[in-house]
Amino acid sequence: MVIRRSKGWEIPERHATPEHVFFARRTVLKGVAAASAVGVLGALPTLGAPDSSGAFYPAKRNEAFALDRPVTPEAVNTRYNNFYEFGSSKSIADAAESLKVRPWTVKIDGRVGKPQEIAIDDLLKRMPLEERLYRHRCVEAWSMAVPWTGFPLRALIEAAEPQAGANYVRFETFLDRAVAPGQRQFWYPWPYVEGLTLAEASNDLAFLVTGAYGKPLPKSMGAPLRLATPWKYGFKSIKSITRISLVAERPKTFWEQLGPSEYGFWANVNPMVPHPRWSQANEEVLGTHERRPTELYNGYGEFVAGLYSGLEGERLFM
Ligand SMILES: Nc1nc2c(c(=O)[nH]1)N[C@H]1C(S)=C(S)[C@@H](COP(=O)(O)O)O[C@H]1N2
Ligand SMILES: [Mo]
Repeated sequence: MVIRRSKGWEIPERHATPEHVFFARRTVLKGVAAASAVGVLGALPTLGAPDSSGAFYPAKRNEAFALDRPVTPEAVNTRYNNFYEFGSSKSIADAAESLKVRPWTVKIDGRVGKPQEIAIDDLLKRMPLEERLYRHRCVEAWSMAVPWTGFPLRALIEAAEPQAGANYVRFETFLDRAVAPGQRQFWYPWPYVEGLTLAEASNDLAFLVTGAYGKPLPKSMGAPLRLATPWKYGFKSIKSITRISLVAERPKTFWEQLGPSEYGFWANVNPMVPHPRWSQANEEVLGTHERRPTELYNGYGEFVAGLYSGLEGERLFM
């Protein structure tokens, strides 16, 4: 497929090759065949309890994480999203408003000494919140820069006390077909699952996000808890997390199940390795008319390159 280069930050939408187009085509027949099995699951949005976490924001910025470009305007960032639970276009912000983010509990289980279920507001009280400016690079070749608020994933993992055999961290998103229309599309392997090695999850950059732009996280960006792994393609940064498990085996991730030859476990940003259907050499900076070269590990090699020594033979994007 030929990738047409055009100008403007609207390009990713018109790109010939977003994730969903391909899968929609491939799965449509399966869908039609099984369509009679689909129940009517429509529901009206419900409000849920109020989010009273505003007092935690803004948190003090950690200056160790600097940007090489301006922060993406908030209005652009919060309305140009990938969140397949609410649809496969980039315009899911309004649909995502039906997600109830209070009450919200996160289960921490698996090979840990202290399994627990913790309410998001208790987590906010216990964890050391800070602001970090991170770059984000989607596998679809658009990028953005975000002021996230959150805490190091490592802090949560250490508190859970990893046990022998805890080799990987598996993350899971909520499953609620009544509020998430995308989850009624049964050909996707819901719930959305992501994974990291324990070493990846324990490095300084792996960040659990609760806020953005000095405020509680908008629903479109994965409230009330999402991951940010800025050296990896965007799909690693799972949204609206309900469960974090320390496990022995490498988790089968959502995108890996859908397209194992295109979206693998590592998902490290590597401009030298093209996606099977498009180049990864450049990126379109959202909110600008700029295309810039993509950097290995999205420019975060000083933090993470050591994690991958010995793995050079692997196709790092996979
Ligand atoms: N639960 C869930 N998390 C997800 C996704 C998703 O569809 N569902 N999409 C991923 C992809 S492909 C990207 S690029 C980022 C987008 O984050 P943003 O909308 O905040 O820019 O979310 C990631 N996390
Ligand atoms: Mo993405």
